[in-house]
Formats: sequence, structure tokens, C-alpha cells
Amino acid sequence: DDSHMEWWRDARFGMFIHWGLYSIQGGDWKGKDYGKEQGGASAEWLMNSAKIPGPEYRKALAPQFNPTDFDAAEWVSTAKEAGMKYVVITSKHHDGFCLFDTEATDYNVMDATPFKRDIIKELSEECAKQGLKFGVYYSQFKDWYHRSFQRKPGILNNEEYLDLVEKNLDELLSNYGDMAVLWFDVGGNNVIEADQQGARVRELQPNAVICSRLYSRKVPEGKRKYADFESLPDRMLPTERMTQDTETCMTMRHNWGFDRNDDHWKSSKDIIEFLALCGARGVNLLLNVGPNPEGNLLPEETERLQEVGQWMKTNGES
Ligand code: JFZ
Repeated sequence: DDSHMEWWRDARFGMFIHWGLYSIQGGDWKGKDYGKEQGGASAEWLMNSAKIPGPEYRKALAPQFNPTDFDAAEWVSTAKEAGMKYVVITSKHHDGFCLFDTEATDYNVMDATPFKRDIIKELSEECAKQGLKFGVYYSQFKDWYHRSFQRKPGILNNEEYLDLVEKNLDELLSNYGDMAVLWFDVGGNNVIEADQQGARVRELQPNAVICSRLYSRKVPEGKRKYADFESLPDRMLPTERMTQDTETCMTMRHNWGFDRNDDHWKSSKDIIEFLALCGARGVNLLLNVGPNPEGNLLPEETERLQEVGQWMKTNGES
């Protein structure tokens, strides 16, 4: 039964949001630019790129995370006006920082930052209010913060990490109303672990749509039991119209997370053409924004989203 896929198939177009502690740095660390601009990894990879130990990263950034301009209503209405039907935000990226209230770790927005507002709660409630589907990106395999502790002798304990993921998932699946999408990313090769996580999603949110990145790409498609849709690499499109459920994602410039030096903006025309092509190939598009540390979408982003919205009004299906 794939009735839970119906809304997703109709939706076609969603907003991806990369936002977290890394946004504060905008790709820089101690005067050096680690963003994709310089041929490195994307700005949200800072902790890894600059080899910052977990405790140092937390100590430097968590006390500074205070995005008082954050207004869920504004973000959601901007997505809605653009013709987007769903929103997916990084509830936890590879740096391990949780943008939601969790009992599993104090490395989260409520306990470790002066902001003390549950971002996932505010956005999920706003999406429900404005009639958009809401989902979370959750980095289930890569967690540099947790793993940095594991490297210390005596604490090498994978069970402990799996326990964190299980608790986080239970919270995300229980405390935020309908979770429409579980956007797992960069999965490992352990199918049993992934299947357990997928099964838990099914159990607590039977209608949630699960991203194929729950599994590593090395796991054959036939073994990805809980993958509802295939997530293609960034900006990739098949040459023929897809019959299986497929999504591609694209960011508006080079980086996913906020980057101070990245001026490689795709034009509105580029974005609209790509969106039209996605529609023609039967592929959903998750278009990414990387809000700034104050909590604002960038003017370049809102401008593009408005122009996409204009196009959607005349050419999109509603
Ligand atoms: C991952 C993340 O590492 C990255 O930070 C960002 O969140 C992006 C959306 O997802 O990066 C990937 C994951 C998979 C592929 C490429 C980049 N892939 O399958 O080619």
C-alpha cells in the first residue's frame, strides 16, 4: 500500500533548509575560508573541514546561537508563495547539533544556546497552520560530535550512538504532530540498523515518507526496504521520465549552509528551468536555502523564491 505517497507525488516541489551552528561561521574558521568556494566541502561541513574537536566547536558556537530574527511564519509563507508544498529542515546535521528539544543530549538548542526556542516545534506548527507538509533531515550515520568522543579510549561504544539516534527519532516522531518526511542522509552499510530505524518511523508515523539515503548507496535498491523515494545526488536528473518515486535536491548557490563568500547564485531563470525539467521527468525538487545566523532568509533567496512563485502561478498545478 503506497497511499502515504500520494501527497508527495502531487507536491513536486519543496523547501530544503540547512541551518545550524555552522551557519554562524558562514564557512570561515580562524580567518580561513573552508566553504565550497575554495574547492572544499560545503559550509555546513566546517567542523570536519577545519578539524575542530567537538567540545571546541560547541564551546565556540553554541553560546552564540541566538537567531532572534527567526520567524517560522515568514519562512513558511515564503515557501508557500513560491508554490512549495513541503518543508524539510536539518533537525541534526553531521555536526550533531539538535535544533529540537531532546532528552538524549544537552547538545541542543534548548540546553546549549541562549536562544532556547524549539525550532522544529515552531516550524512544524507553522506548516500545519499554513497547510504545508513538514519533515526533517536527520543525519543518522555521520555525527562528528558524538564520534569525536568515541575516539577517546574507553568510550568507544557504538551502542551509545545508536541509542542517541533511537531516542532522537522517537522524539521527532512523537512530539511534532505529523512528520511528513524523514530525510535521512549519507547512510552506512549496516542494513539491519537502517531497517530498525525505518521500522520505527513506520510504527510511529505510518504516513511519513522515507528518503533512500537511510541506506548507503552501496546497498542494492532491492534491500532498501523502507526507502519510499530515491534521492538523486545534487542536481542530478534522469534522461527519461521516472516511474518510480524520485527526488532531486539543489541549492541556490554552491553551499547548502550559509556561506559568507559564496556568490555563485543560480539565477531565477536557471531555477525555473530546472524546476520545469524536474516536472517533465516526474521528479520532485527540494530547493535549498541557507538562512543566516540571525534567522533570516537571505534577500537573494527570497527574491528568487518570489520569481519562482510568479512562474508557478501561471505554469504550476495547484
Ligand atoms: C549530503 C551532506 O553531506 C551535505 O552536507 C548536504 O546536507 C547534502 C544535501 O547531503 O551530501 C551529499 C550526499 C549525497 C551525495 C552528494 C552529497 N550523493 O549521493 O551524490
